[in-house]
Amino acid sequence: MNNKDQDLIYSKPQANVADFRFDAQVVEVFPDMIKRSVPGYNTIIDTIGQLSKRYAVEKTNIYDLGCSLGAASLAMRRSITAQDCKIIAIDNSDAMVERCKIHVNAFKADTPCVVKQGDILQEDMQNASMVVLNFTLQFIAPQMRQQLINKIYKSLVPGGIFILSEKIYDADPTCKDLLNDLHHDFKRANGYSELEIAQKRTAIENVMRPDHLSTHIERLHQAGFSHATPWFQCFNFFSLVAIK
Ligand code: GEK
Repeated sequence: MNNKDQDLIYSKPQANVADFRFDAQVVEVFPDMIKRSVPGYNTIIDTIGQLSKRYAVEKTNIYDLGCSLGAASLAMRRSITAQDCKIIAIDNSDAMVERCKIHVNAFKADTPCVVKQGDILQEDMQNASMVVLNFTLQFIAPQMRQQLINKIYKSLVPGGIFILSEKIYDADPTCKDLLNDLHHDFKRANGYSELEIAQKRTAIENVMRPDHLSTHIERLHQAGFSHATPWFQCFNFFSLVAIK
């Protein structure tokens, strides 16, 4: 890897660690950051692609909400076989959207992918056979989460699929500490120092607010989903599918 692609953002001591932002500096190193920080990220992206082959329906929309650099959109675009689908990838970070457009335009495919700058709480969504919220809900204000999940449910056609991936925390303090420690070991094994781990934790704690797994499941049921199951968990990171 090129040194410039490597996440070194928190490698030097910072007098005041500012709240984490998805800005140009993060965009530069984002693929490295997410792979070294989120256990199972590649498996989740590959599985989103696999699910799109099965669930994308002709003449429907596929939404990638909080798309970052478009990894999920690209995986789906490679796998979708249904005709006349459209992928709509949305992110509210200008820096992410600009880079995402470059990534998406670098590949030719039958399924069009529109990359939009916008707040997923404000964007209209309709006629969806698939909605992906891959590690984005944790950055949405907790009081707005139910409203967003309700909107996703309403946008789906019957049989449509929703994929939700998140960091979670365990209600039992002993289990919570164990999962946190295992995650920190994972980051150490991927080359992050104690300083990087500690400074990143400070930067992210006001910005990213994870829920319990049970809160996610309750929210999905409240929105109207009758089928929902986690399909992946590694330490305190999980992904689930819900079907309308
Ligand atoms: C991936 N899904 O690689 N509206 C739109 N975008 C938002 C909002 C909002 N209100 N809030 C945050 N974001 C990606 C990874 S990263 C997860 C998702 C992470 C965006 C934010 O700008 C960022 O790009 C993304 O959500 C979260 O599969 O870095 O841990």
